Amino acid sequence: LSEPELSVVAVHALLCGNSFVFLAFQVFSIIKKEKHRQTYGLELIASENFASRAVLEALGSCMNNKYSEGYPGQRYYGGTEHVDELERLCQKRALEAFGLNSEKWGVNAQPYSGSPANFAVYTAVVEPHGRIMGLDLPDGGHLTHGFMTEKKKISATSIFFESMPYKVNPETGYIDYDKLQENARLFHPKLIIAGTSCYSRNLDYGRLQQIASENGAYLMGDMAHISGLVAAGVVPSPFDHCDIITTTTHKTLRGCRAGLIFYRKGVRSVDAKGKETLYNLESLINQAVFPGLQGGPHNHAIAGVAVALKQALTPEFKAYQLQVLANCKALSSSLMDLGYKIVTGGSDNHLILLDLRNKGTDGGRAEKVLEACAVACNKNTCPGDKSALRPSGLRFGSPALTSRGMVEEDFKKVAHFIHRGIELTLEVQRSLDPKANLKEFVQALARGEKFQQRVSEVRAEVEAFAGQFPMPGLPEL
Ligand code: DSN
Repeated sequence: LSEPELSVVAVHALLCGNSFVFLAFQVFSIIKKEKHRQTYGLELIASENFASRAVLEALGSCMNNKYSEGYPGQRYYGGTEHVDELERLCQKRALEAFGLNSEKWGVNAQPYSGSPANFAVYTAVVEPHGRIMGLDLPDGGHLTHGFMTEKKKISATSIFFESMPYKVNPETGYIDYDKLQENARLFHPKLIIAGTSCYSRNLDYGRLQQIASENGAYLMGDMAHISGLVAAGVVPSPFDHCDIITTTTHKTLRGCRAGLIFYRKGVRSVDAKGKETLYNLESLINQAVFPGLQGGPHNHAIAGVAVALKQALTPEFKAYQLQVLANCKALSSSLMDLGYKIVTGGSDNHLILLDLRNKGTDGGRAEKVLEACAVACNKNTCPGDKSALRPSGLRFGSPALTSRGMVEEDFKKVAHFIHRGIELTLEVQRSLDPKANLKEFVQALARGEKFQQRVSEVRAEVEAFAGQFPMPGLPEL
């Protein structure tokens, strides 16, 4: 239905007193607007992707209706024979997708998403106020890896556990493993996290394992951003070195929003006398997820994840992930050719961090202009940033647009759209007092006729360009 037709349906529903139809219409029309935004915009947020129709259909299925607290074969509800079969299938596919032997690895498919998965692991293997080391948020780590500021503990990880973040070298942008090792020897963490939210380089899992092991710590990989790349075998695998691995399922993996926790089984270590110590992660992690932190699993999400994992086993999925890498490199080198600085000088994965300090602007202002031009990305701190309130960088990722079929040549055009947005940012800034804050900047952008004219021109070109590429998912929604 067209917009005017939809309005007629809504008015009719109201007149007939059918509030159910009216409420559905309101949501439907919001969904339609979001569909338009996704279709005619350039989605460059590194953690986002477009799920396939099959994934969305499984997610929108009757599996949503079923409660099944517990685990397959041991539930607190009747009528669970089909959800048992589904959860076991999802677990089997999760192990297959990452090439894991079920004698050595198990997986919990119930976490609602990545943050609850991480917290479940901490409560499973670290005692209250036990010590955790993760990459600092301003350096590319995730909130749940223990973020706190000098004044305040922000993440629950830093409130309920003791967090000592590690950092990147502010000059190179690469993780400072030597400093991490030095600090770990003093801090003696119970858990070290090998995971990132904004880091464009492969992690040195071998080095992280060595640091964890000399402190008797568990090494937990958080591969949320890269799990699709790992499944396709196009980046180094954290499974070779970690004891536990968490992931979301909706980023490069292209599933629906959910989480997975993989844990090792069998022998953890052998002492000098040949005595073996076994892992006991399976029961600790399962207990932590349910009944420790969660209630009934989201069976519709488990269905969507099971479908995504099957898709991850196909040759097309591997080709897609190789294209994600190639597109990210094309974006990175095109932006560098246009005079931009990329943190670490490039990327091994699906994302880059653009450092705007040499341009005289910052991520917050540029993000606002790009958003007005229908280019979605996010502001991000750069190594060495003094304040997280005015981050210097922009994070861009290639997964979502690659799912729409874009290749390297298209990403070169994307780089030019970004460049035009940043040029406009600088113009708006030049029209203002250098001390103008972000609110004043946004007002100047909205009020300036010539700025709005430029935004409309870029936006129209972006929409015409983006609209040529097919959108995966449900065409009718
Ligand atoms: N918020 C996600 C990201 O953007 O990296 C991670 O959870």
